[in-house]
Amino acid sequence: MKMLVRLRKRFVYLLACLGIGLLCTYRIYNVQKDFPDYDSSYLDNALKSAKNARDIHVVIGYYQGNNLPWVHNENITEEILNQNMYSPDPSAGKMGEAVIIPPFESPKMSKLFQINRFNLMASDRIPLNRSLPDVRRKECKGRTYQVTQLPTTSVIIVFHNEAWSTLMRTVYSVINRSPRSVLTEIILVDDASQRLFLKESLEAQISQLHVPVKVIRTPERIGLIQARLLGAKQARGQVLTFLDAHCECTEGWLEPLLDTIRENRQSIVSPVIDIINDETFQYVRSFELHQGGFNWALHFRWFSLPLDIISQRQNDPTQPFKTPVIAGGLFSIDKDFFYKLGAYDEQMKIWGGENHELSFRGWMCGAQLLIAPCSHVGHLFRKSSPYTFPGGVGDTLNSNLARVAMVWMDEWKDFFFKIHPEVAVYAHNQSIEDRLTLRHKKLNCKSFKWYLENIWPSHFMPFDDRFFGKVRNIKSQKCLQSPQTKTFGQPYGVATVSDCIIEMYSPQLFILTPDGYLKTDDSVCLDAPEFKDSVSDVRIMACNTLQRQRWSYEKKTERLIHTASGKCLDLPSKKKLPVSPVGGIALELRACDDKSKSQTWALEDIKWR
Ligand code: UD2
Ligand code: MN
Repeated sequence: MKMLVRLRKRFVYLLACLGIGLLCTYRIYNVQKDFPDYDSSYLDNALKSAKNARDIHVVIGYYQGNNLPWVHNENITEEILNQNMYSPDPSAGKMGEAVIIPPFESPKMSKLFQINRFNLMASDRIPLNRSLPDVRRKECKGRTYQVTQLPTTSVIIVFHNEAWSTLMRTVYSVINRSPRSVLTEIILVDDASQRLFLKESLEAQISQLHVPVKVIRTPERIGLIQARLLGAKQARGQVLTFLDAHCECTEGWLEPLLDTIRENRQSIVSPVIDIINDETFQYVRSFELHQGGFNWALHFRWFSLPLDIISQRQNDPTQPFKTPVIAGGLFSIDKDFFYKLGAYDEQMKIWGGENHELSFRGWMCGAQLLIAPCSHVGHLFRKSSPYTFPGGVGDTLNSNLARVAMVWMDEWKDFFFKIHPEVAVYAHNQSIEDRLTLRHKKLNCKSFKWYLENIWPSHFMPFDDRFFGKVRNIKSQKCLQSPQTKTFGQPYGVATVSDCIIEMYSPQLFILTPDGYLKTDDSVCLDAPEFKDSVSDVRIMACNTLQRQRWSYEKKTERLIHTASGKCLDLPSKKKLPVSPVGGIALELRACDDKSKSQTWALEDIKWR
């Protein structure tokens, strides 16, 4: 089913595709548009925002290949592609402000937008050394680091056909905001770009800089994973710091990363990744207290930090916190440790999945993956991908994900392949012996079970300690279903029952955790926010560990009882209008009644391994 959602009228071409793209990678929750100076009420704020978890919204980035039906590339000539149109206006975008292109220039702006899938015209107006707000919380600004004690670092930036202005702004922001003594060099790895302005003129420009910057060029397109490996090989700093080619580092970004590695050489540490808006280049501070995870499709997702971790952090909010997975583009790692840990899987292609691979491997084989809240780096998030994927976008990503699952996920690979048979086909013909040897013989890594249990206890995968399967209403013989329509990529809305679908159909698959949360994919939970009303609707909302999301299943009576109210999950008394085109019936919470058949439910186990 293809469903196109028009995001902005101004950019007619800018449509996010919720159905066909599949490769959704980024979601940033609760984007804050201003830069509040955090004070001691930050815990309050965090708790408040967790309670308002239904406000969670804003999708950044659906990854699609080229040749989308609404993309009109035909007017973009080679001449335009190869032109460097950087022409700065000294005040444009200062302090991270938005750049608004006047209406008379919009046709040209729209056309140029296609090249990199961001507003190139806006970018080309912003000086390479534009100022940015200091978005760090107060406690971070007050912290000092012994720079002489910090390890040195090489910053590695890989790129393929990046715009001149975004690439060079990344380089300038690194140079301008890093202590010179720890910044050994910047290594640019050109992954077979075709643009002429990325050739000699790039070399001429970087030779002017007062930090050694070198360019390595790959003879053919090798993808970001191999390109990073090439850069790493040449690095002379003690720590490797990877950045995407469209980042902007803010004041004090580097010290917390290096300090974390100084304290523990086995750390892999990311900054908080803020947002550079793809339409205006405004620098937008993103929510700090989020950790990375993945959904049933193994797509990267941000989730709120569990409340108990937020509370523990009260004493020192500058401390790095654990993340089960890193976003992948921006991180530091000790160089020797990087190789000891097995660098990257060299058989992973072009783009995607390498962040899961590194994260699973890291945690399971002795590293710790952290986010340093005092380090803020902006990244330009796009809604689609500008470049071609040799071999096709689906093949590339699916093959990478299949490798990740086969090497690292133990019995959860069965679950992943069952629920995503389109990826399972890539499990054949993968040679993974080397990676298995690395895991079991060289590094003696722990199991994926250990990882889920210890590193990501709030996960929503099937597990030994919980029910996994369909929740069938006995009277109607229909199955509990989470909304198929997604609001900004997030399943959200009214909980319904619909005709049971026999296969592994994710909207009808739930887990019931030992502590009583009925969860499904993307960490959404059965919820009854208005449970105090005598009869209330039941919803599917982002899991938030609040009481109102807890349920217990009474085997004897087959009822699903809402813990906070003692009421029962029920069909509506009067026939409600179907809530979706597929004809789901909206559920209600009503007083429990022994004689009511509509309150009886069967938990039907599904074999997932
Ligand atoms: C995210 C990561 C990215 C990478 C990717 C999964 C962040 C902010 N970004 O996607 O670093 O982990 O997930 O693989 O965490 N590039 C090449 N050759 C290629 C393709 C890309 O050099 O064949 C470069 C590209 O120019 C860019 C970097 O690799 O500098 C990452 O690519 P992206 O920006 O398209 O990835 P992104 O941010 O969507
Ligand atoms: Mn990127």
